Amino acid sequence: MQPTSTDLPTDGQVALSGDVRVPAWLSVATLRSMPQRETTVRFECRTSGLRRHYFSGPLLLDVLRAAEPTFDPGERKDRLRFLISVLGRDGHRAVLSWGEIDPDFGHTPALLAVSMDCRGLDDEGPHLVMPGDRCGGRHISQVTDIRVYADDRLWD
Ligand SMILES: Nc1nc2c(c(=O)[nH]1)N[C@H]1C(S)=C(S)[C@@H](COP(=O)(O)O)O[C@H]1N2
Ligand SMILES: [Mo]
Repeated sequence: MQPTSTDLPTDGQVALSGDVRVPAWLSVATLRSMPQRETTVRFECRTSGLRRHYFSGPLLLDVLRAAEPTFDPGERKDRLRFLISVLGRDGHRAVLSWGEIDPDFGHTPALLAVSMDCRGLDDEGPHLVMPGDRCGGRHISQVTDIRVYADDRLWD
């Protein structure tokens, strides 16, 4: 079923949609059943200063590949047209490019974390983690929605 903005997800679920062949609602339990990575990130927040957190969860890349974006997976350049918008429950969001997380390009090991500092995020929802970021803005908590889009509509 294609998630729409009128569907109300139950707590902790993420709607994954857009230009993908297999849109899905993903629970934290589902994300935990995928191959897991762990990472510690340090970053700077303008209001709370230096922060440090330990996260574990699947690679964002693996989660998004499972949804089968509508590019030709074997065509490197075709993948570079895709954007990823990640929304937190409070409305905070950030846009990534497919090229940032693609192993043939930026290869940033972004996670969709299911635990933070060894505490499960089942009730609040997963956390986007962008290793290497200097500031905290893209470590988005309580992710509720991820949309993967081809850039076509920008050029219509
Ligand atoms: N959903 C959501 N996540 C967010 C933000 C936000 O406003 N909403 N702010 C970001 C910013 S600016 C920072 S610095 C970090 C702070 O994370 P911490 O307080 O858990 O260390 O959260 C990030 N994640
Ligand atoms: Mo921040």
